[in-house]
Amino acid sequence: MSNETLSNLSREERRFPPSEDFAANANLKEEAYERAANDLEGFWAEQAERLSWDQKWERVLDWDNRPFAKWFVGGKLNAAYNCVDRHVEAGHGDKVAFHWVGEPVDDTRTITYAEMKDEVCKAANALQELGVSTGDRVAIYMPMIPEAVIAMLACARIGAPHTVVFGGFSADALASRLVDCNAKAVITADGGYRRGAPAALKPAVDEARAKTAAQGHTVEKVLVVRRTGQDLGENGWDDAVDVWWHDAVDKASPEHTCEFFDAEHPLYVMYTSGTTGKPKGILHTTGGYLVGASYTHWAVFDLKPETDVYWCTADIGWVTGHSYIVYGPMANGTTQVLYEGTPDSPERGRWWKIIQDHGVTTFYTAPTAIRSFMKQGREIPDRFDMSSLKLLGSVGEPINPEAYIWYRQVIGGDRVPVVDTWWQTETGSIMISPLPGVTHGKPGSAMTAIPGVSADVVNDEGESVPNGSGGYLVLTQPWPAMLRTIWGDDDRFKDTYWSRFAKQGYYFAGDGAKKDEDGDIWVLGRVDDVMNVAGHRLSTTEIESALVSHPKVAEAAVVGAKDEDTGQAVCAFVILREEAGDGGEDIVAELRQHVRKEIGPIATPRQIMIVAELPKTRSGKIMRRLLRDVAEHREIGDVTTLADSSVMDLISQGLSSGK
Ligand code: 6R9
Repeated sequence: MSNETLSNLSREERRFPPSEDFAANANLKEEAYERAANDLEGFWAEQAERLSWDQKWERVLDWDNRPFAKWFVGGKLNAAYNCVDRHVEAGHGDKVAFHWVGEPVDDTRTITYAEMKDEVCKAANALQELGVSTGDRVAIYMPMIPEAVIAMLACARIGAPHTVVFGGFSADALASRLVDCNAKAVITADGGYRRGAPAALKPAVDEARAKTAAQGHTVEKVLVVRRTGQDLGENGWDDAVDVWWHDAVDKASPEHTCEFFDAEHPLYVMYTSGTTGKPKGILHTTGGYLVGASYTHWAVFDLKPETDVYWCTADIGWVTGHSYIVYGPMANGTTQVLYEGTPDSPERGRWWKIIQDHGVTTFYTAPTAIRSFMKQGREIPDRFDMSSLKLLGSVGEPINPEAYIWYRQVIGGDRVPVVDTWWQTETGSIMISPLPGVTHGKPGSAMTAIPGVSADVVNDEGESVPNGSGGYLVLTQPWPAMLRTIWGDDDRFKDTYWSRFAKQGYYFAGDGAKKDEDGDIWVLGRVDDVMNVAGHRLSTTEIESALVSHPKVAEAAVVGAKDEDTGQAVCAFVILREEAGDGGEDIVAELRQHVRKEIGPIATPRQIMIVAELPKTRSGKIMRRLLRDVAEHREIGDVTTLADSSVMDLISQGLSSGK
């Protein structure tokens, strides 16, 4: 990567040390880095003590059969017991587990840990009654209601691995996952609320069931929560298969003696939408995963379980919802906000009102959300009292320095640490992040691997690059929450993650990154998002950051399009801020000049298109593949994983009408 390009982002000179008070009271101090480096297994064994084990492990790590790791070998535990029962047994039954906020205003529920325990036990009994046993797979396709969490923990309690499929996914996507992991049962709801209206779920389950039946697969039972009360349609109920939650679960006993499972017992399968090919079912197991999720939640969010009110806005259909709503926070006995709806329904200040109403201390969201709030202007959040906040987190994609600063200043009142957390479905828990009480945060950098994790940036040969250079992000040591395999496909597991740097035995994350002059890590995005323009490697993120730093720009997506002269050329899609109107006649020239100035002539976009929306997946990642199709004048590819499939039509129309 050219040094000119590399140095651009690290020209960022703003630094944000923690306040003295925060640093003095932090859960993890600087010495933890050294302690973990000197005795990795000892460090993780120490972290494992935060859980309750029925039988202690004999060996911390078995890495003999690489890349198939076993952690806490011989240990036995139950994930659900760790997330609910033990808090009740310790006298914290009255503590609030969830302040649940439904999308319809005033539709709220408060649920204590004791109530969670009863509900999880009832659901576990009901599932067993329906014929689900240890080892069976159960799909969960639900809105963000407490029953979704209860369903996950009920599965964990009986040792039936769950696979949560995001409620916004289509019947097709659900069907392919049901078949891939051979799910015996589905837990769903009639529907959920989205932007003020009920959105059906059950009909998609029926459709998916029909599709899988055609492939010889049988879903034996479908357990249905009544959430919206909407009509299920003429053929919308099959007595042989469908069972109402309120019939099966509400009547079940709240007494359930749990079995303790091997630390390596499968906990869940989470499908990730790879750019091509069929989705990969990432397998996580029980002991190591729970250790990783609970330790990182405690360390990175500086959890103070007595006083914190924590809110992660992710959907439980994504790994972030698994690790940082269900397993990490609940293993730690955290009080949380759980919100069903979208950020702007019924009004744009909805999130900030929730923070104000519940005194949220710790808030974890994605850069894409932050940028869309930036676009609306600070007047909206400024109307709310968010002084309860003490820490902000970001996850999902690189956060541009401008978005980081806005987040810190406008949402965090310029006083709270921001943690930019890098991790993946595969890693199970946060890997690279500032420690809020130690690190002097740099806007745009995820900084360094947390204690217990070893990351590096390497070149094509797998050699560590010097500071100031870029390459591939790798994890050089195993960690407890690492994926164990791809469900049913050990070869693909080895091939995807472990073959690239097989000689060194490194885990290849698929992301490009660079080390700045201090050795801090800047994640540049997927390797396939890195462009090569006239022999210079340019990061989409870097150019996007430059564009977003222009006062008229709200959001930008950059792709590399084939170019006869330069191999690839930079094409940018830009959404303007509302107050910028249409940007003025010379907006394109102005933005090209701006990028030229910020990064250098090599990065100047060949083409800038002003658009109203960008195509995003439901987890908020920009689908650059589709934008590349536009930029290369191809027919637009598969749009089924878009949150809003009409966006591509809008973009194409806007371009052909010359806007
Ligand atoms: C947790 C989650 C993983 C990919 C990952 C990377 C990107 C996530 C990031 C980040 C830069 C961060 N990513 N966090 N890039 N900075 N803080 O998002 O999991 O959906 O599997 O996505 O997301 O490209 O490889 P997942």
